This record gives sequence, C-alpha cells and structure tokens, in this order.
Amino acid sequence: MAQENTSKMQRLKELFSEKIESTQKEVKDFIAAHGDTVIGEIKISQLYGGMRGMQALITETSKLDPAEGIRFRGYSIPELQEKLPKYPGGEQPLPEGIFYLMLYNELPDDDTVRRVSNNWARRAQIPPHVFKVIDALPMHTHPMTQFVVGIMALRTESEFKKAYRNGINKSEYWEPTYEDAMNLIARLPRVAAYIYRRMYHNGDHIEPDPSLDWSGNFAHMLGFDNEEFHELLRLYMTIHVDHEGGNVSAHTIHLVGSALSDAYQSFAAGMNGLAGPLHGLANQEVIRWIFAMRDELGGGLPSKEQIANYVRQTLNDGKVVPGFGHAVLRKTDPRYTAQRDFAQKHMPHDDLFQIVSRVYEVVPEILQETGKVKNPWPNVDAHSGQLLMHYGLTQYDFYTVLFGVSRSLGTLASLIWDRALGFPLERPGSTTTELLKEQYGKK
Ligand code: CMX
Repeated sequence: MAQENTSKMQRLKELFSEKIESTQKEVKDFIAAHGDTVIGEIKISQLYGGMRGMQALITETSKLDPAEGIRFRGYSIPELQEKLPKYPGGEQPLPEGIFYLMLYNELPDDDTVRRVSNNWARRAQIPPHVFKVIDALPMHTHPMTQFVVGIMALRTESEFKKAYRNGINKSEYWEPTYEDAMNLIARLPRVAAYIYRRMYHNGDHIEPDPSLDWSGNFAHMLGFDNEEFHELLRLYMTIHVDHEGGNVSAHTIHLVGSALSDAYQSFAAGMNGLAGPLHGLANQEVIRWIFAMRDELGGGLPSKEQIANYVRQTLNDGKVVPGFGHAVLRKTDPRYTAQRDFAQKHMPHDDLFQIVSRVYEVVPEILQETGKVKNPWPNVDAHSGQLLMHYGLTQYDFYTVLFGVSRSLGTLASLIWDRALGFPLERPGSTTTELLKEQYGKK
C-alpha cells in the first residue's frame, strides 16, 4: 500500500518533469534571440513610487491586466468557473484544478484533479511538534502570526534543506522544491484549522476527512459541514491563489526563494507580507470598518448619505477605506464580482450583503473626488468577509489566514518553476537621492 501510494505520487511529479526540458529550451532560445531588446523605460518617480508599472519579474502562473483583471495561464475567472472540474453536484471550480493549470499549463480533467486531491491527502500528516509550537503561543497572538510560526515549525520536514546539505546538483533543485511545495500545500489547511479551533472553539479539534477534496476537508476541519459553505470555500480558494508576481506576498516568496531558501522559509516570509493591512489583512479590516460604521450609526442598514459621511470621516482621519483601490487594477476586481455573484445567488437578502452593496454604490465616487486615488473600485477584500460571516465564520481576525492558504497554490507553483528554470539570486540595483541628483538633477 505504501509503495502504491509512492508510485501514484511519483506519477504527478514525472508528468511535471516532462514539461521542464522543453520550457527551459523555450526560455533559453528566447533570451538568446531577444535578450538585448529594450522593453520600457524607468522614470525617477517610479523609484520613489513603489516601482509601479515597471515590468521587472517573470511569473508564469498568472497575469494581471489593469482593465480586465486577473488571468491564470490565460483564463479569466468566469472561464475557469466554466472549464475547471467541479466537486460532484457542485458549481464552483476545485482549487486542485487551478493549481494544476498554473503548474502544468494545461486544463486538467476530472480524473487528474482527483489525483491531485488524493496526492495532497496522502501528504497531509503534520508532525506533532508543530501543534506544540503553536500551543506555546499566547492565545491573543494574531492568527497570521500563529500561521507563520506553524509554517516555520513545519520546516523540519524540508526536503530541499536536506538535499542541499547532501550536495544536490543545481539542475535538480526543482525536485525537492516540488516535494516541499506539495507537502506544504497539503498541510496548510490542517495548520490553519488547528489555529482556528484553538482560538475560537476551546481547542476542540476536528480530525481531517481524507475522502473530501482539499478545500472541502479544510471547511470540515474548521467545523463547517454545510455543502454551500464548501462551495464558497472552493470559490474562495480558487480566486485568491495568485495575482501575478509583483504583489507583496508573491514577490516576497519569489525573492526569498531566489536565495535558495526553501519553500517553508519563502512562503512564511510572503505570509508576513500578506499580513499587512494594505495587502491581505484588508479582508479583516473591511469587516472591522463596516461594523464600526454600523455601531456608530446605531445598527441596521445605513443610508447612502450616512455611508458617504462615514467614508469622508475615514478619509479626513487620514485612513484608507479598506477593500477599495489597487496598485494595478483600474476597474472592479473580477474576484469581487465572482463573490458578489455568489452572494446574489445564495443570500440576496443577507443584511451584511445589503451594506456591502450600498458601500459599493457610494465609495467609488468619493474616492474619485479626492483626485488622487487611481483606482476607486473595490478589490477582492471588499466582499470576502461578508460571505464568511453569512455562514457563521464570524471571527474576522482569522480571514487573512484563509487568503494565505489559498495563496500557497499560485506562489508555490511559481517557486517550483523558479527552480526548474534556474532563476538566479534576485538582486536589483539601488541608488541614492544624492547620486540621482548628480546624474540627472542638472537638466
Ligand atoms: N482609501 C483612501 N485612500 C486611498 C485608497 C483608499 N482605498 N486607495 C488609494 N488611496 C490613496 C493612497 O493612500 C495614496 O495617497 P497618498 O498620495 O496620500 O499617499 C493615493 O490614494 C494614491 O494611491 P494609488 O496610487 O491609487 O494606490 P497605491 O497603488 O499606492 O495603493 C492600495 C494601492 C491597495 C495599497 C490602496 O488602494 C489602498 O490602501 N487600499 C485600501 C487597502 C486595501 O484594500 N488593500 C487590499 C488590496 C488588495 C490586496 O492586496 O489584497
């Protein structure tokens, strides 16, 4: 049985290894032919402005178009909702499918997705010390901190670390990276669910059910066995996976990985970036902001005028309106729209959905009035909390952990490709204001 399991796991890896050689050749030939082609120019303002708009990274798994939104290996979210395999009786894509698409650059069939699911289920064992390390943290430790600590505790299992110490040839780096990525993806739901049950259900933990799909099992371990919630989590885990390479979490994982830090170290570093309020933590901040508004206004559905006043007050206090704006997007985030469609179908009369919808009607115009916000439209985080709240996942401090579990799929598929393509240590140049002034300030 153990042998049979190993050979099944090997088959997915072999399939990937068959892809590497042709892609390596394609990239090498392209660089040889076009390596000196100039693809843009850099303005001084971009150096001071967070490098917006600079094409400076290769990330094969997804590409973000400002006007259209995210595409994963060329497919939009609605296309994936149609084309990716579903759980029997379900309508939302299985996240296993989008992972396969990102890693293998091919749409999987039902059988392939089942193999990925089974593969992860077989890898999901967590060494007991991980739970002990988490248990040693004070209960008030933010769930994202507990998550990062859990990931680092899992690092004892790193195959890359062992292989490097044993002198692995650099042409084979991708192989232990693949193992680490697959193991980590398989184990993250259990770690996340452990933190959730520890914090909010008196440590009453729920054993995994390996017969379920990856996110169905995650929902089950969190304590939600409602099939509609399982569908929501499949959607959630699919739309948060990746957002090209320049966002803080993906970029960090790629950067740290470039030092040949293993998948555990790289992913934990990226999760610390995701935990920032301008990035993934915005999903908890949205609910905090809406609840504070509701409390201040005495409950119920606020009028448009009341919301507008509250938004203006937020801006006057020098704070951002969470869930709105984006560094790249210039329209309503299609990830927002996918969640709105889900709410319209399953909970059109939900109180919080009414508020989220009204906020959507009011905020963009006010942000536009400021004259400085480049994208006044809602992003993914403006909607996700409402859906979770509806099914009883009310502990919003936990929301960014869900985002993090999903983001493992895209960023770790990318990390495997980084090692397969032999990407070097990332080391851009920096300069000083004094030097810039000397070089360009006199014109
Ligand atoms: N509320 C208030 N002000 C905003 C704003 C918002 N939602 N979005 C942008 N601005 C402000 C910026 O703070 C900046 O102000 P200053 O010039 O005073 O510094 C100005 O508008 C210009 O910013 P921008 O070029 O439009 O946006 P950036 O690329 O600098 O920032 C982002 C993008 C997401 C950090 C920003 O829109 C924001 O802070 N949004 C709220 C937080 C949020 O929802 N983050 C989640 C993003 C998605 C994710 O990663 O999960």
